[in-house]
Amino acid sequence: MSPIVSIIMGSTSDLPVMEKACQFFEEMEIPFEVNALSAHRTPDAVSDFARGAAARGIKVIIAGAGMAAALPGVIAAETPLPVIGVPIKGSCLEGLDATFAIMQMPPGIPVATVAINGAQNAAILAMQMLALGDDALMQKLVTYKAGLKKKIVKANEELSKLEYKFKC
Ligand code: RP5
Repeated sequence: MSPIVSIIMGSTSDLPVMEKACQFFEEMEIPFEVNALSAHRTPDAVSDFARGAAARGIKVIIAGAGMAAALPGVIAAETPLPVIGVPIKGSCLEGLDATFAIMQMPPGIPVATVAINGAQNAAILAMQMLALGDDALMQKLVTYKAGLKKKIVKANEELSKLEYKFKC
């Protein structure tokens, strides 16, 4: 089995957040790899990874980083693959630092940026990209989305049982 998605994080301190992406791919049975690389601490390794990812069969890259989060943008600079950035909340700036660093890319080098700590949404977005060329994955996404709707239907059933004097 070869990975089609690569999950990269700037440090293993990002793992508690980035694990949400791993768990989603596991649930959806999508082969993935997960590694730590740092734009600041291991710049050469980041470059090697980004340049070689497409040739290894990777289709989408998810990169999570905190603080001065250069990782997703630096990867995007050296690959034609789509890169999804996950800003990690880790410093005294509460993740805004990473959000701006990841989101404010110059024209020509986009990084699709999800919410602070939004690793699960990054995985879903990656699956949506993969599903464009894979009917079976698209069907799994349809089922997944239907499951989300059921959750809210159930929530409303529970809310309807709440009793208050002035609840109409
Ligand atoms: C970033 O610096 C990493 O992505 C991490 O969010 C943050 C802190 O890294 P550690 O000092 O915990 O390794 O590059």
